[in-house]
Amino acid sequence: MCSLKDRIELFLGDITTLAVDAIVNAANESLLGGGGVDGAIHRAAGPELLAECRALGGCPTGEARITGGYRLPARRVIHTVGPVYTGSARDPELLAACYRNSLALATAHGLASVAFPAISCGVYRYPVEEGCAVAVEAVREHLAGHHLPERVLFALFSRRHYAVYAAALPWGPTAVQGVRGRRPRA
Ligand code: AR6
Repeated sequence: MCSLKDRIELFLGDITTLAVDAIVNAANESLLGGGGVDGAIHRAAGPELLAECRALGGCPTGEARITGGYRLPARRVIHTVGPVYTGSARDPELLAACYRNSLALATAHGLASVAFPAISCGVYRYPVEEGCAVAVEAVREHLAGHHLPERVLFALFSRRHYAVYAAALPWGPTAVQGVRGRRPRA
């Protein structure tokens, strides 16, 4: 098996353009769509995604659910609900649970490649440095104990967020290139 560092990649851009086995959605507890990456995923996947989400009946913060990817290049969507940042000790526990539960679903469904956005680091106001540390730790822990997913991509939508992740992965991970889609914000 590849070493841990070969299994984590960085991508700057729109997660909805990635042709991976699953992209992770930073959803809310209703699972009925919203703004940010959630809105982008629903727009790109089409109305069939919302119909499948309706049938799920919501998702508590920290848990995860899996659906089809419909019109996305990704085969599946893993929906997870990050915490709204409050500064309490519960925030990192819930955020880590999002990553752990999403990865557990990916493993259970035999998925080889999974892309994560910076869950909670937008509308939910989690400081990206702190959110990144939680994400990297949870992913490293999961990969150390499981063959699947083989690859985890962190998809960052701004250069600032990308720089924070690049600094947290000191070995200089592979930067995913050549994916079609809209240009990332500067
Ligand atoms: N690709 C990759 N990353 C993205 C994209 C994209 N297309 N669009 C935004 N981001 P947010 P949250 C980044 O607000 O903080 C929704 O309304 C964004 O720059 O999408 O978990 C839900 O329905 C940020 O770094 O999610 C919930 O109500 C990261 O994705 C609420 O927002 C997460 O930002 C969830 O808030």
